Formats: sequence, structure tokens, C-alpha cells
Amino acid sequence: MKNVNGILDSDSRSHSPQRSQSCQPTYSSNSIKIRSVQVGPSSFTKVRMLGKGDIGKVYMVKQKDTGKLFAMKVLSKEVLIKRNKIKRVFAEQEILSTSNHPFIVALHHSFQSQDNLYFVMEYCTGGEFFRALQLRPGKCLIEKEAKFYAAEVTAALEYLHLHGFIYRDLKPENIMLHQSGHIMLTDFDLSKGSSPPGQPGIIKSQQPHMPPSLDTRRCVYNLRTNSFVGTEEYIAPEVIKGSGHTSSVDWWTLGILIYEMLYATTPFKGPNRNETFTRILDDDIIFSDQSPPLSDSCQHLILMLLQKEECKRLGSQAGASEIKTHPFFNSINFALLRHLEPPILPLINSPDGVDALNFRKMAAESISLDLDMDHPMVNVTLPPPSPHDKIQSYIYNPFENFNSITIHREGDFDY
Ligand code: ISQ
Repeated sequence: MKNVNGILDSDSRSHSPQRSQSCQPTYSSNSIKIRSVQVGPSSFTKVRMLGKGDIGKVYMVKQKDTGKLFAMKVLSKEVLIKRNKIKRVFAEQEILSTSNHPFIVALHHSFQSQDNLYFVMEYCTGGEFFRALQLRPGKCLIEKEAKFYAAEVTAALEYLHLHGFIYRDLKPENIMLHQSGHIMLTDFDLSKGSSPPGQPGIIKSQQPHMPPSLDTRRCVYNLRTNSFVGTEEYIAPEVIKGSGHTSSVDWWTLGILIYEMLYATTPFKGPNRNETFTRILDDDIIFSDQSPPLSDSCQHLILMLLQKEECKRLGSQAGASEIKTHPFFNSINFALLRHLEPPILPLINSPDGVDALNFRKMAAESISLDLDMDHPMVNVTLPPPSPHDKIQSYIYNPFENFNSITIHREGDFDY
């Protein structure tokens, strides 16, 4: 179906990159125009590595013809196949390409070469929120400052939940700061949370505006076999127990985040992973004395978000509105959040933003990727292998439907 601009509507998104490259426009919504990709790896030069996960790397890159900076996530197809992360990548692409929210990082392009998948995203000049926290006196925030970031995170989670996604991996390391100081959620691959086949991932609800839920049996497997990699201090009790979980896990992690912003530590942190899990399941929260003391409404919100029983947790019945209307947020006008001045204004070392301050230093970063040498995609499209056809199985390209797209967002958010 076409809209008035002659652009194919969203039901054509399943086009393979091969097909979408030959017919120009692909799909759109009212505010997002998605076209077949207009760039490739060699359109960018690498400036420096920004981060490294278990399945990919993120680089600061400069677009050659515009000089604009972007964050480029590069995922090796071989690693994705070996680690069975293919579904995750498609889920991440779906979230990034359909999201249009001031606190969710914008995807500008995605494409693939013979060896890699690429996501080219908005570059968050302010760096990691985690780093910015470390630079604060006492490595923590006062209540008013924490309230601002908690409100922005709540707004971003609300958007994701309304679109049927669970974020699942909230922690200071996954929150970036836009140049303006507003937050940006970035990491949607959840790659640190699990490993073997059939692992849980972002599960999209089948019904619009209904929160999704997740089968956590694999999480338990990962926790028990010690193959879990990630921040155990943020894990919700139901994930540890493997009793299945819903978007309420994100409200648990919000509770941990608020606590960490205020106390510079998480509430159930133990000397080792098992002790942390035991405390998450059994212990009450302790609010040690603060000067000035935490307000009653702040303590109450944290207690309500850190309810161990999912169905008693704030947000579990009516979603984000329960959190937004909590007395702690009485002074916050959620509709005007992005027009407020953030408590931390990122220090930018150079006018072009190239001197990334709030990013960790990366070793041996320069040898790992040459964007000019990455081989373009060869257009071979074969059907999935049949179990009896051993020869064909290694030619089959599981990334055939990875969309190679360029996204234009109407009126990109100005602060
Ligand atoms: C945007 N800017 C800086 C770092 C990033 C890391 C991951 C995803 C997007 C990013």
C-alpha cells in the first residue's frame, strides 16, 4: 500500500535488502520515512571505538561527505550465528527502526556487508551516564537530579512498553547522554543476558498496546550454569526464579537505578553473585541516613518499584501511568520533560564532539575494523536449508531479511 508520497507503507518492510535496493522507497509511517539504504561501510571513517560487547563493537564514525559524527554498531555475522543471536539482531533492528522518541537513540541507517551487520545511530556526545555519575561528588545525585533522570527513563520505558517491547537491561552503562544532557536509551541487543539456543529475548506483544511477556526458563538455565554475563545487581526476582516475566521487570530495574543514583550503590549488592541473588530474593531494602534525608515519597516509590512479587509492583497493573502519577513525580510535567534543563550538562572537549569524554578508554581499538575494506554484500538468495541438505546449509544466509535502510525522521528532536 502506498501513502501520498508514493512511499510503500509499513506492510512492505519484510523486503529483503536485495529487493529493496532495486526498488527505491521501502516503507514509512507518519513521522518516519524509511528508504532503501543510501550509504555503506565505506561512506564512513572510523574515529575511535566507543564500546565493546560480547557480540559487537560500537565506533564513533564520521560520514565522509557530510563530516557528521555517528555511533556505528558493527556485529560479526559469524559471531551472531555461532552464538545464536540472530533473532536478537532482528528484534534490535525492529525497535531501533520503528522508534521515534526523544529519549531513545535514533537509527539513521542499517546495512550489511559480506561479514558484518551495521547499525548507524545518532552519536550521543555526552557519553555514558554511568561515567557522568562517577564524576559527581560522592558518585551520586541529589534527589531532585535523580528525579529528572528517573522521569526521562520512565517516559522512554513507557514508549517501549506501548510498542510492545520490554527493555530488560536498564542500568547506568546503557544510558547515554545527548549533547543537551538528556538521556538516551541505546542498547537493545540484550546480548549480555543469556547465551545458548532458545534464549529469551525481547518478545513483542501480539496485541498492540498490550505489554509483552517473556519466558524466563532460559534465564534460569543461564544463571544456574553460570553462563550468565551481565549486571546481576539489576536482575528482578522473577527472572532469578524463572517464573516468566512481563514488562514489570523494567519497573524493578527502574527502582534499582533510582536507588543507585542516590546511594552510588545498588540495594542488594553482595560479595559475590550468589549472595546478590539471595539478597534480591529475600532481603528488605535499607535506606541508610542521607544528608539531606530522602523524602518519604522517594522512599515509597523505590519500595513500590522493588516489590518482589511482580503483581504487587507499581506499574504491573496499568503500566507507566502508575509511576508517573506517584507523588514523587508531582513536580514533573512529563509532556515538557525534554524542554527542561538537565542537571548534568556534558563537557564537550572539542567543538566537533570528537574528543569523547564520558566514554571508557578502549585498548587495541584501531586494528579491528577497516570500513573501506569491508566487502560489499554479494546478492545470493537461497531458500533455508532442508535438514537433509548438508551442502546447502552453509550457503544459506540467515541475514537475507536484515533490512538495509536509511531512515528520515520528521523534525528530529531539538532541545
Ligand atoms: C550512541 N552514542 C554513543 C555511544 C553509543 C553506543 C551504543 C549505541 C549508540 C551510541
